[in-house]
Amino acid sequence: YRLWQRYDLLQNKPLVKEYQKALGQLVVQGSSPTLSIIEDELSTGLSGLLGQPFSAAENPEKKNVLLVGTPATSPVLKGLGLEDKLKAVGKDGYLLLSRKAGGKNYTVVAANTEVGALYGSFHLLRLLQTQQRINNLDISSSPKTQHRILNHWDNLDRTVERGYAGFSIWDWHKLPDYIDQRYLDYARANASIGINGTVLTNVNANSLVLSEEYLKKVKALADTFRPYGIKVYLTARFSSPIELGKLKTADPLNPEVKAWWKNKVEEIYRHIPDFGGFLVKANSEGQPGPQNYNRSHADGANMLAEALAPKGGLVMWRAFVYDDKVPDDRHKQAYTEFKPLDGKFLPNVMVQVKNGAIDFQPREPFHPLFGAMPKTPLMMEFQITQEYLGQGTHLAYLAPMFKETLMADTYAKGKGSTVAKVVDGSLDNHYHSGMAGVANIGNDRNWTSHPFGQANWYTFGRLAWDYNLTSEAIADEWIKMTFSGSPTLVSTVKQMMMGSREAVVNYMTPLGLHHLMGWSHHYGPGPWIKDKPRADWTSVYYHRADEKGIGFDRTRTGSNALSQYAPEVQALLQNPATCPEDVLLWFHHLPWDWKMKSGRTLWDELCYKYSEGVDSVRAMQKDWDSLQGQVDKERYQQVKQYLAIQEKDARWWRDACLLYFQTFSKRPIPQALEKPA
Ligand code: GCW
Repeated sequence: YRLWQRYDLLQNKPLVKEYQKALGQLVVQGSSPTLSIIEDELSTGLSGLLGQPFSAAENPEKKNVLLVGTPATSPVLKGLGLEDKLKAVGKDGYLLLSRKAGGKNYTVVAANTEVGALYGSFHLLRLLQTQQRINNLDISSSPKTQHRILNHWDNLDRTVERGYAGFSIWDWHKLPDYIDQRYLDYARANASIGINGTVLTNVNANSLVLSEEYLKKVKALADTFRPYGIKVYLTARFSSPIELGKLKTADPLNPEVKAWWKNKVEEIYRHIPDFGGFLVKANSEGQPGPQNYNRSHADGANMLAEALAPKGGLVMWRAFVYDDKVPDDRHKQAYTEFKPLDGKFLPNVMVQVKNGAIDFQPREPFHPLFGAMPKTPLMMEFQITQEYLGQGTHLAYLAPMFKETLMADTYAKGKGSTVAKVVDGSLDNHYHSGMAGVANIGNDRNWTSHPFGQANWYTFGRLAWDYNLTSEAIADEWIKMTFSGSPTLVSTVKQMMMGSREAVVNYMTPLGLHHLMGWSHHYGPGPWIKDKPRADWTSVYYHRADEKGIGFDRTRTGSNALSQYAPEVQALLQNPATCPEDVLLWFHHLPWDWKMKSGRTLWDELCYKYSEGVDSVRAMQKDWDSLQGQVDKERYQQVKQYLAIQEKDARWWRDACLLYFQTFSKRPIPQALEKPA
């Protein structure tokens, strides 16, 4: 339950002495809800980690002082003359500095805003939790993206779409009167990694959440989260004017519809003066939207944006759209619909794009919209919940996957135009920038079902703050904070984490295969799925295996989805000889005896990859077993049991996929490999 915020006594005695001495006395001047949170967090954290009481004082009395705050609330801090340095870190950024002044030694956590000081306080705690030196601090940090938002796919009945960790943490029935301690712990955890927004409800939205009754409940949550710097957003069902307002239409150009939304927005802001705005899924998977009235996504988004603009609210309009009207390739639909709308959105609209064009697969090439809409701020949508990666029981550390997309080069403005630079707004000079992560948390005691699911929540926040952090560095921090700093434990767990996502890719969908998961639930294998109402709801649509070969031809001889990428990207991917093998079958249909870089045939390589996936899980099991006694019993046992499930599932995937594909390839499994059961 305590996540990475365990403040147990540090075992390194000399270091503890050093910290005790350097931090001397905690001074937080001024008073406000956020400053109290800072005081509480630091005094609890420091007392726990250092094993001696650390209560906050108003004025520095000791020689060594930990001074936290902003120049506006702390005269002592103002006196340190940090104006220029502070200017450079902006609204959410902070400084951690060692300073001498007036005969005292200060460790300073300074920011322009109180929330910035809260972020800085968490950074300081992290330094201690990960046992870094704090003697000569000179750190300045500010976020790369402005809106760092969790998307909860939580329904009002507390079920969670694609949620694998229990029910929704929002207890609507008891709101607004009862504020569960979990809400506060949720806010602390998010603030500790810089998350500053939360969309409370599912994108498959229920308009009821916009009713007066529910807005009171939402207000209670917003009030709880505000001092932690977290804004509340809601999903807006496009047909709400009909369902709630009893209008005949939800046509975005209809004056009554516009007036309804304007009034609704006024009402929301009466309850929640800093309401963040709306997230909208429209005209996708049966959701209503502007196209029901022959209007465009821009018409729909702008209508809401107009209502929100006077209040400073945002519209996050999702680009995850597909339907059976696209004859040849679902991969192309979002680009086809959205690219022509570039430049047509109002300034407070962001288009929220999934990392890949299909759907949160274990590996996807980056979405072709990144780099293709320079006039529109594009928000990244990652899925933290492991819908297609083993859900609540498989260990898959997602930092390498998130990084892979962020660091991919769109070539939109020549070499170095990474997806990250599109998303942080720097490539095209956008004011708004953001990253959304579909949350993996529920009311399970440990929040995420798999104890390692916590790492993915942590990672999302850390990368939204700074995508230049390496996956190793994030894992390192998380392990030390969550388990312990023991060098063997850290290196063993890190090794498990670093290989885990690739293991999943290998036992589920290696070499660029995708969407072979079981119908609708998306958990186990189902490469044989066909005969569904729509071709793109089958698996055979994606792998296209036949007696000649396997893979989806997305080059000119096929769907030509490749044409949606910049010429440099096309040049690399269109030739199967230069196309990276990890996305080979995403873009090419190749013969079973196609020669791979390893020298093996494509069929043999496929067999090897599936086997490698299983072997990697077994290696993780060995690694984990070696840690018995170094991890508390409860987590040790849970992970051990989950790894056993994962090993069983990995075999299931390998055997099911290979036996199925073998009916086309008609080739044997290579001698050296374990045979399917
Ligand atoms: O990944 C798919 C999921 C749906 C989800 C949809 C979306 C919220 O299977 O459950 O619906 O994407 O992102 O809108």
